[in-house]
Order: sequence, then structure tokens, then C-alpha cells
Amino acid sequence: MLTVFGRCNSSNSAKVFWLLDELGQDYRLVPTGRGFGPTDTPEFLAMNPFGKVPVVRDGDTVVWESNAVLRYLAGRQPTLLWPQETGARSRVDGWMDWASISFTPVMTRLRKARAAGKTEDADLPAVKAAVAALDSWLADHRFLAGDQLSLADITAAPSVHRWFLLPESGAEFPHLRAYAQRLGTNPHYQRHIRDALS
Ligand SMILES: N[C@@H](CCC(=O)N[C@@H](CS)C(=O)NCC(=O)O)C(=O)O
Repeated sequence: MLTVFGRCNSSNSAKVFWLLDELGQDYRLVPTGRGFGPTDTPEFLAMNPFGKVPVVRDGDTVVWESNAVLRYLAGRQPTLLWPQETGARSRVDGWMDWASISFTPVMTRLRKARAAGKTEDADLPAVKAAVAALDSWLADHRFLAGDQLSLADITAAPSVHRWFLLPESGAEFPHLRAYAQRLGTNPHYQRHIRDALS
């Protein structure tokens, strides 16, 4: 049985829970992370030396870093969420890396600054630039890596969701809004992403 160490309110864990549901994969959840269970025990640090969730254990194999976990899980069985053909797969991988390296950090910092009541918006220009690029891409694409849902969308979804929680999301960026609404019709997104805000 696959074991997942994570917490339901963590966006990086939520990505993994969403994929597991898409794949119809059973798992045992060990609630772990801030407010749920310790990550500083020798046992946990032996799995992930950085003491972060999510972590997945599959027999003797331990995987950490949420995108690595997504790829590991999608690689265990054929799925269009992470296509086998290398060109198609690289498009998914590119969006995953962009979302995690260029979009999520600035979006997370902006959200935290707002939550702390800070008025200075150092990350807003970078967030807006990312959102504008997403919007123009999504004018011609139903999902990030093509016509159907993929690991790219699962990776970007928490930050897209967080953008629309900000007051300045307004009426701008209609293609991104339509995409967010498209994601919002997915029951696994509804179950895992909407409330995973920390
Ligand atoms: N880049 C890592 C980030 C992992 C991360 O920062 N996880 C957060 C939850 S989203 C965490 O473990 N926070 C500490 C805790 O919950 O104890 C990934 O994608 O897995």
C-alpha cells in the first residue's frame, strides 16, 4: 500500500492528493506537517532531510518534492496526465517547472505579505507578468500543455486559485479566469485544491 505523508491544507500535498484521485490510486495517509504531525523526527528526516511534506513511500522507495512525487506516481501506470511521448512529456514538464520555479514563489510571497497586512507589493509586478502570460497562452489552449488536463495543470492550480483570491484579480485576464473555472468543475480539484491555502 502506498503511504502519503502530508496535510490536507498544504498546497503541495493537495497536488499529490488530486493526482492520486485522478489515477484512482488507493493510499494510506499519515497526517504530517504543521498542525498535523511532526516532521522533525529522525524517522521523518531519514525520508526527507528537509522535513517537508509531501512525501510518498512505496515499498522501499521514498519520494519527496511534490513535482517529483507527481512524476513518480504518474510514471507507475500509463496516463495521459504525463504522456509517454518525449515531446508531449517535455511540454508538461516545462509548465511544471515554470509553475514551481517562476510562478508559485512570487505568488506565495505576495499572498503571505497581504496576509501579514503589508502594503508594499514587491512581488505584484512579477505575479502580474506571470498571470498575463498565462492569460494569453490560455486564449488558444484549453489546458496548459494542450487539450486535456495534465500534471502541468495540477502543479499550477494552487497558484492560479490564489491569484483569484486577490482583490486585483478583477475582470482582467478573462482566459485565465475561464481556465480557473474549467479546473473548478473537476471534483478532485474541488476536494483538494480550494482549501489548501497554506
Ligand atoms: N518544494 C517543496 C516544498 C515543500 C513544502 O514547503 N511543504 C510545506 C507544505 S506546502 C511544508 O512542509 N511546510 C512545513 C510543515 O507543514 O510542517 C515541494 O514541492 O514539495
